[in-house]
Amino acid sequence: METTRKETAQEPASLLEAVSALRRFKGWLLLSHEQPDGDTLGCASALLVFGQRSGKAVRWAGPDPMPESYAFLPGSDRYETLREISVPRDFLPIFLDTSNPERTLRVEGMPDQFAVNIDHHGDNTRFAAVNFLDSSAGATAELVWEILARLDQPVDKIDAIGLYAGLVTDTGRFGYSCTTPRSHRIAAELLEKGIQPELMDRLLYSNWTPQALRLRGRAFSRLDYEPDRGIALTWLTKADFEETGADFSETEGLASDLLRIRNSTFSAVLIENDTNVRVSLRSRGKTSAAEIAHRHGGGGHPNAAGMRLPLPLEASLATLKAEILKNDD
Ligand SMILES: [Mn+2]
Repeated sequence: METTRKETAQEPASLLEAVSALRRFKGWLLLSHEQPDGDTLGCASALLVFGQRSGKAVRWAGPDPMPESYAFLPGSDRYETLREISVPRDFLPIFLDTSNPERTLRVEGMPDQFAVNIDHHGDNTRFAAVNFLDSSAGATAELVWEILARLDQPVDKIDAIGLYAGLVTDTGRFGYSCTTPRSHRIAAELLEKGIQPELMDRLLYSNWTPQALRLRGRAFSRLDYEPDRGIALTWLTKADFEETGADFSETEGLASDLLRIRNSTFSAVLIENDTNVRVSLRSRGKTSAAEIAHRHGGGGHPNAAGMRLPLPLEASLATLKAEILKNDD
């Protein structure tokens, strides 16, 4: 059934360009970013099933494997882990939630190849022919919703699953400051398509392995907390993963968990791997997580960002701690 859609006053030209490009191309190449999250995967899932239903040839790829916890997303069996890809000219690359092309696999022919870039990161480098960007969106899923709602067939429950997953995870279950009335309006539309919030909550948040819980226990037990400034840090070593049997993807949300401490304002989680240390930063104070990440070649939002440090774990901790404290002055 067709639902009536309230037209908003501003309909950016880039939205209409994205809609017309998706309509025009026979094939869609959906691109998710590295260390994929619920937003980049959920958007692609929605576009995949919607596109297949409208007769498009669709491929979906990302540079890292899909975390097991997102295997419930419709079309997840079609996801390909690739470092590069070459597609025919009648395929449209669609970058999802990806602030720059280095965050995903290499697409042959880019940047000259006509492509669509859909994102809500404020630091997006506008690398495509069509850049449908809106940093006021709580999730890229909100922007994909705007596109699908303007294409030529109704959005179904199966498309809504990915969009709702993206919306819920990126807004922190509608708790982060990026959550807007629009986020809730789109959530309402998705519920009207048949989404069951209780089921989605279980799929997204009650899906841990015992190993994941043990790994978190280690991270929590070595918490380094500065009460005066509300700064919480912790870390995980390669041995922690080996000994608990947990997977890297099972650390999602750990940095946010540290901000559960009353009056905490900034958190960092450092994770050792074979080549460097991955750092997740979260802020709800004046220190911008993105600013610190940018200084080290990373990226993200003021409230949530990430980067890699090419140092041993201990040196990474010392460097980062000094920088956060300096930044906080
Ligand atoms: Mn996102």
